[in-house]
Amino acid sequence: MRIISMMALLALASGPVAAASWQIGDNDGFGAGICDNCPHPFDGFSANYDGRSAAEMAATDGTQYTDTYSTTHPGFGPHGSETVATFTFTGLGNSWTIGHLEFDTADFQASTFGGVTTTFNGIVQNFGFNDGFPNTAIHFFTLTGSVIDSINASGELVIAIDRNNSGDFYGFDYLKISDVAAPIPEPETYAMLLAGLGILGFASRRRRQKLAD
Ligand SMILES: [Ca+2]
Ligand SMILES: [Ca+2]
Ligand SMILES: [Ca+2]
Repeated sequence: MRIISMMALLALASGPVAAASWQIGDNDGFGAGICDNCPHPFDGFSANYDGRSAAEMAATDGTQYTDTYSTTHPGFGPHGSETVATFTFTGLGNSWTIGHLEFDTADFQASTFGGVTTTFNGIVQNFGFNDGFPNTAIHFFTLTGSVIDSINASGELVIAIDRNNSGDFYGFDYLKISDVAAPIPEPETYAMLLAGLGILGFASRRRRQKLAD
């Protein structure tokens, strides 16, 4: 009881957390105005989609790999023979304690067409996303302790996405990192999940009832 009241007091005493974020690429729906978590019109059989502005094409921090389809995919995108997309966040400081990556992608299908090999400052990450075709998806990816340590040591986060073992068509709208925890899913998601479980429970009760009839 005493511990709970101490924690409540601490929560009241601490002010709002000052968050910072760094973004590569712009949040413009892949340069095509596609809404978040929506179907996209890119066709893997006639790829080479390029929705970049001239400034995005000329960028060197990884912005040049956004708003294209398919990313660093020789023969199916505008990046020539490149097979690794590298996104470099700089000027991050050295006092991170927690952090997350938010990124908007078009149809990652790791289990169908092979996974990409992804590293954060050289540390291998699990990027086995399966969003399906033709879907865009916003992902929130919590940074591990060793990645946080490497950011504090270098002031940078270099994300490398290597597609050499993947034939997947995919794209990026933007990538954003922040020095706060990843947001928890919307309450509506939980409500829908609970409603779904309720329906399932009802259906199985009905089934049992029918069997008993
Ligand atoms: Ca753009
Ligand atoms: Ca795909
Ligand atoms: Ca964009």
